[in-house]
Amino acid sequence: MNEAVQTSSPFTPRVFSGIQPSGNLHLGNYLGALKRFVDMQSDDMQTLYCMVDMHAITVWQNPEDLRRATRELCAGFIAAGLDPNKSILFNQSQVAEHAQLAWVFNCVARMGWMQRMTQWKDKAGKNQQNASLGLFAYPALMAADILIYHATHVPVGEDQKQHLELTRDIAIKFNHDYGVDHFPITEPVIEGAATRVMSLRDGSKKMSKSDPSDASRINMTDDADTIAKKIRKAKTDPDALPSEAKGLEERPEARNLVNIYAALADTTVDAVLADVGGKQFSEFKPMLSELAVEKLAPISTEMARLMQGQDEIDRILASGATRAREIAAPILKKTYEIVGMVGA
Ligand code: AQP
Repeated sequence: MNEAVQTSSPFTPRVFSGIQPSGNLHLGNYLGALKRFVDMQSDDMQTLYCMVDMHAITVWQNPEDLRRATRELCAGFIAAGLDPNKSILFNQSQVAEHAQLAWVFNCVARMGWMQRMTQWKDKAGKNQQNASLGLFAYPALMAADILIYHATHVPVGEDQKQHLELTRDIAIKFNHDYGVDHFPITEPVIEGAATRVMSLRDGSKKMSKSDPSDASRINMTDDADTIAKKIRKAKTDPDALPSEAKGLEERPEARNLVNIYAALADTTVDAVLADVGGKQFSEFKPMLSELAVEKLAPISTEMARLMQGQDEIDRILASGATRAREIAAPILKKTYEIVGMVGA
């Protein structure tokens, strides 16, 4: 079993995570989440990975684009190394239990908890009155995504840490209010050299799907020339690379590129700097481009190939949803019984 999943909890180890099919799947999603999903796939533990389309519609999505992005994300999961026979791959809206449990959690979570979420504040911005109710309640649906499977471990990027703490708070409050030990207290798994990949144009902002500048991110569908061009144009500083990680402390853009290199090479920042310390960016950037193309080009080629067979992708999602429902339905039934719903 994966080392990150050693647990003393009475719940059977089970991994769940999701990504929104909101287009522009990028290197941050890959290094912070998708690559970790693949690392955690194992023969002796259930892993469920979800295209969270219901989260995606908390902000406007063109229906045709959403359908395409959901299939493209599924293709990305498979191309990155997830095996639909080992992991359960499905889209959230095909398993109604997510929304059903989310309603129960809407009644457990407190308004104040939601108002403190930095993602809500960032995404709603100054115009909170005009943001969707779904965007506000997003973390309760995310808690339901995880707890409907009694998942014990959730691989995510650094930006999701606060939502996972809220998931734990919801599980603790539910268990306490009803005097049960029904939901596990989930562990976030935030590991690797690139848990927070930053924008290529601004080292203080995370790489994000919704950044209006395409040059700020490497998309998983970018070809080799585009990847090389974006890395060549990435913001840096004029100094040579240091030989130790502490030399990157005040240099966010330099740190970001070294973190990306280390994560792609499956090594540590110290090991990278031992090799490249003293080099100028004019020498380091081509090394990074070569590595990025070597790792990402096979994934984008495979994604494009898989997208030719839309029926096959739909079949994988439907079969994943059936398997997911087999786990979710009895947990929802038990939850309804605990809450006092007649007929559960
Ligand atoms: N920059 C990042 N570095 C590391 N991990 C990241 N993740 C996202 N951005 C980075 C991780 O990817 C997973 C899926 O994210 P998501 O699509 O569900 O939502 P998000 O975090 O809102 O992604 P974006 O790209 O930032 O989208 P927008 O622009 O819509 O806000 C999560 O595990 C996340 O941690």
